[in-house]
Amino acid sequence: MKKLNVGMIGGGFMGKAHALAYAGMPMFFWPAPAVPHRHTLVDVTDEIAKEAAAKLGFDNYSSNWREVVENPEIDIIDIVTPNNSHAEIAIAAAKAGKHVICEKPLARDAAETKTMLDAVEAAGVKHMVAFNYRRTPAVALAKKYIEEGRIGNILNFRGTYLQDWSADPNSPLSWRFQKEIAGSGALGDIGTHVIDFARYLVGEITDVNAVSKTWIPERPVQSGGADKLGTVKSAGDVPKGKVDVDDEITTLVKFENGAVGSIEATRNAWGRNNFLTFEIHGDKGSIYFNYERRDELQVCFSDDPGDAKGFRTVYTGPAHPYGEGLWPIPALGIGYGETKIIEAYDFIKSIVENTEVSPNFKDGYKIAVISDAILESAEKGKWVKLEKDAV
Ligand code: SOE
Repeated sequence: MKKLNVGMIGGGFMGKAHALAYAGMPMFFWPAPAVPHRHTLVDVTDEIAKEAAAKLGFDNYSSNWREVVENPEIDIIDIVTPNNSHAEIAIAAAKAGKHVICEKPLARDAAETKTMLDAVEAAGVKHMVAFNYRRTPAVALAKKYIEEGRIGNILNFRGTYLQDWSADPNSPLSWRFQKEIAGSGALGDIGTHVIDFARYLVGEITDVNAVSKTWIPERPVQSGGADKLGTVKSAGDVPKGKVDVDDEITTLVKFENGAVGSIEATRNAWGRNNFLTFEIHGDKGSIYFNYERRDELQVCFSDDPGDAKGFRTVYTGPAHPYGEGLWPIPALGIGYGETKIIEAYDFIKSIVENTEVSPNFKDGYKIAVISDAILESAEKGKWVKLEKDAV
């Protein structure tokens, strides 16, 4: 069986998710299109890389990503580093002829993202941006129902991504709160997942009208670079630094096909954890999804019998998208790991079969253009129309 060697740049939280996906993919999707081999892991120092490689099952480690990108044994470069390093690594990887998968958002703004898109297109390599949530079977099922016309013409999309890991002012100033590194705040970090849902399920966005807030303007300066996502707090009188990104964005959206809707993203919503939701109304029915209950898709069809009309729950399983590879009984449990396994499967299949995979860097670029428009709209306090060819 064909083997593809992976060089992964970054060994933190996302590195763990991607390593798990490479290990698990052939167990779920057999025969695998190719077996991903965890070849080399890169982190900031040899010591950190060595430990991460041991933990995540990589044969080799390095603190020099350029060497790994140039290594002729490597087929795929997987980028799971903070946003400000994505472009440089992806462009070098593309130039070296490697296929590239990169965590979201692709880069800090649309202009930077475009340089990555141009590089992978010029090199003719496969590329993917890791908006994994659209690979949750219930989300793919929603897409199938929409394509089959089960809810008719779409009228409204209402999407949220609400978390609370940074609602505490003592959560440190990690890179996610610094524009120079992250590009934007809740918008790029989690709002982009909702934008991906909106484009995947409804279509292209043409206009946005947004508000943005930074609720906690300064946070304790963090010692060390690792991002602990609010689990480690600073107490007492510690030095503080400025937050220069959004904590929350809310935007109205208009779609090319006439639908309207809204998108909300915040990491300051006490009580919400991974509250990634959408409710879509069509002229023949409605669909509701909440990632916190990710085995379930709530549906209501207008031709349901009058005495049984109302939302009902479909539990995803073998009859649904990706069901052939996952667990044999509905509701046994889809997790974050499974969404990443499916993502790895689709990416590796696209490499082996030489087909285009989505979401790719083109999608990542379109999402970056929409994100920039949302920030511009929030700043100017008015609707912003997207340039037609940009999305
Ligand atoms: C933090 O908000 C975060 O880790 C995001 O960066 C991820 O994209 C999301 O899947 C989980 O939350």
